[in-house]
Amino acid sequence: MKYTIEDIQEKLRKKLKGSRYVHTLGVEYTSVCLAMKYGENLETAELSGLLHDCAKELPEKKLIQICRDHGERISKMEYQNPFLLHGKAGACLARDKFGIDDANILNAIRYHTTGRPGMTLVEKIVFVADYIEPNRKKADNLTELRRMAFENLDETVLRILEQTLDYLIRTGKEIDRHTVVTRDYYKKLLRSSE
Ligand code: DGI
Ligand code: FE
Ligand code: FE
Repeated sequence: MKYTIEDIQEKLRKKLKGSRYVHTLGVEYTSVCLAMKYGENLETAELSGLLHDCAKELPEKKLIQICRDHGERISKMEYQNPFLLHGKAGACLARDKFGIDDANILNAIRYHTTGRPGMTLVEKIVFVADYIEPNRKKADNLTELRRMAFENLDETVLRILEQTLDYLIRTGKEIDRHTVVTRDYYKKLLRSSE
């Protein structure tokens, strides 16, 4: 059964709390805008943005259970910070409950929190859209990042990773090695292209 974008919006509107749903729509249309700029398929970007946080509000036990049931490896870090699994679990739900079978969309959902080295275009689009969408108020340089996102996507990915790591260090949070590995990859990539 293939659901339309409207069907999926309706399901998510019922499932998520108001502010999360508003964020979800923000990531959906920001992903579409970035897709227009960078030449990604618009529907691929829209579905990825729309579904990226579909597992975000599940209890930690449920996130672990979904990943286990799908034979996903769960690291020690993920057991200690199960919210890090909402991308992986979200990709599982997108397939099971929302009928998504496009691996590109599933990976954009899966890797949206830490990123990964060598992200595809739609993976980078969702990663960036998640941070810059209009309802986000977290970082104080969002005006600059929003402009930058439409000028150089890779640079923006790197800046977001650097700011996220700064924030995690400042607030004494545990750092997942994937976040560091991804930052190192984009740092090297951008340096070597100078
Ligand atoms: O689900 P959202 O809030 O929309 O966004 P997200 O999935 O990007 O999650 C954002 C949070 O994830 C943000 O507070 C930073 C956190 N995060 C990213 N990388 C790491 C991390 N948290 C920990 N503890 N370790 C990481 O490596
Ligand atoms: Fe998320
Ligand atoms: Fe999000």
